[in-house]
Amino acid sequence: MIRDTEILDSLLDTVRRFVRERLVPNEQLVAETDKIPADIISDMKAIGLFGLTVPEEYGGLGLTMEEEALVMIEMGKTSPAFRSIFGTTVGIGSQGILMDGTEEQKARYLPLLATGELIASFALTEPGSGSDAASLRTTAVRDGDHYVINGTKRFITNAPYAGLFTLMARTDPGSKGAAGISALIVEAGTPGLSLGQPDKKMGQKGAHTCDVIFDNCRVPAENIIGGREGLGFKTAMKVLDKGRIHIGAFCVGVTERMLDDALHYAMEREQFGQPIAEFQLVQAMLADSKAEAYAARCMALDAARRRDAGENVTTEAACVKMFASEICGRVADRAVQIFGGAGYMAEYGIERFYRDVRLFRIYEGSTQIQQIIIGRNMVRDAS
Ligand code: COS
Repeated sequence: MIRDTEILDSLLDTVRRFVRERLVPNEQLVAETDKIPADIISDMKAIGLFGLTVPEEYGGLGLTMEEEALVMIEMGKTSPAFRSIFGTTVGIGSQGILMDGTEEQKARYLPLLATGELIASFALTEPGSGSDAASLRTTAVRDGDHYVINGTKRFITNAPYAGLFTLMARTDPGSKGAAGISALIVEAGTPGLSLGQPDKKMGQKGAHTCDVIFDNCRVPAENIIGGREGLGFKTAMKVLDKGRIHIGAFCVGVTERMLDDALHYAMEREQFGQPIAEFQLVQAMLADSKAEAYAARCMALDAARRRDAGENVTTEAACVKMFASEICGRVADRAVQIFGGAGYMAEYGIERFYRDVRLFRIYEGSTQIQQIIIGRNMVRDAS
C-alpha cells in the first residue's frame, strides 16, 4: 500500500540520489577497508534510513511493506554492505519489539532505534541451531526479577555495534521445541554479555558478524517481549516472514544493478568487430536475466501489498525470498560471464557482487528452508 505517492516519490528520489552520489563511488573503498565511513552512516541517519519501519509516533517514517520494498529495491543498486548497517535495525532486529512488544518496550526502544542511536541485532542462530531454529539451546532462567542467560549465538549481523539484541532463548528448559522459547531484549554492555572476534567472510566486506556470548547474563524480567514466556518462536517466525520480503526486494535491486552493469559492459566491449551486446548468445543471457528480474520485482511487490492488506503471507514471503535470491545468484553468474576475463578481476567490481550475493540464498532461511515452508503450507492448506 502506498499512502502518499508524492511523499514516497520524494523519498525514493532521495535514496536514489544518495545511492548514486554517495554509496556507489565508495563501494571499492568499503571493500578494501572493510569499513563503512562514519560520515556515510551519519548521512544514512539524516535521511531516515534507520527509522524506515518504525511508526511515526515513535519517530520513524512508518513505511508500509510496499513502500519499504520499493526503498529496498533502490538500496539494492549498490554494495549490500551498505544495507546491512541499518537493515537489521529496520528489519529483524527491531520488528519483534514492534510486533509483539509491550507499550513500555516500544516507548523505550523504538525512538532510539528510529534515529540510529541504537542499532538492533537479531540473535537466533547458534553453533548447533541454524535451519532448525526451534532446537536452540541458549537458556534464560527466571531468578526473582531477572532472567539469567547462558549460551552462544552465532553469525550475528551487526553484533559489534549493536545497542540491543532481540534474543531468542529457552525460558522453559524442560520443553525441547518451539513452545519453550521466549524473546528477550538484551542491552549491549549488560554484564555477562561478550562478543567473539569478527568473522572472516566470503564477501560483504564492511558488514560484520560475530558470536554473542552470554555467561550468567542477568536481564530484567520486564525485558521479555510481550511480557509473557513462550511467545518467542512465533515472534521470530513473524519477524522472518516480513524480513524475507525485505530481503527479496533487496535482491531485486541488486539483480537490476548487476544486469545494468553487464548490459553497459556488453555494449562497450567489442569483439569480432562489434559490441558483444550484438551477439545473440550474449543477448540470451541478458534476456533471461531481464525476465527473471522482472518476475522477482512483481513477486516482491505483490507479496508486500498482500501483507499490507492484512493477508497471511508466510508462503508468499518464502516464495519471494527463494526466487529473488536464486535469480540474483544466477544473474551474478551471467554478469561475470558477460564481463569475461574482466569479470574475474577485482577492479571491475562484478566479482565482488558475485561473492556478496551468495549470502542471500543462505541467511534469513536458506532456499531449502523456503522450499520446506512453501511445500508444507501447500499440503496443509489443501487438506
Ligand atoms: N508465523 C507465526 N507462527 C508461526 C510461523 C509463522 N510464519 N511459522 C511457524 N509458526 C508457529 C506454528 O504455528 C507453531 O505454533 P503451534 O505450536 O502453536 O502450532 C510453532 O510456530 C512451531 O512451528 P513449526 O512446528 O512449523 O516449527 P518447526 O520447528 O517445524 O520450524 C521452520 C519451522 C523450518 C519454518 C523454522 O525453523 C525456520 O524458519 N527455520 C529457519 C530459521 C532461519 O530463517 N534462520 C535464519 C536466521 S536469522 S538471519
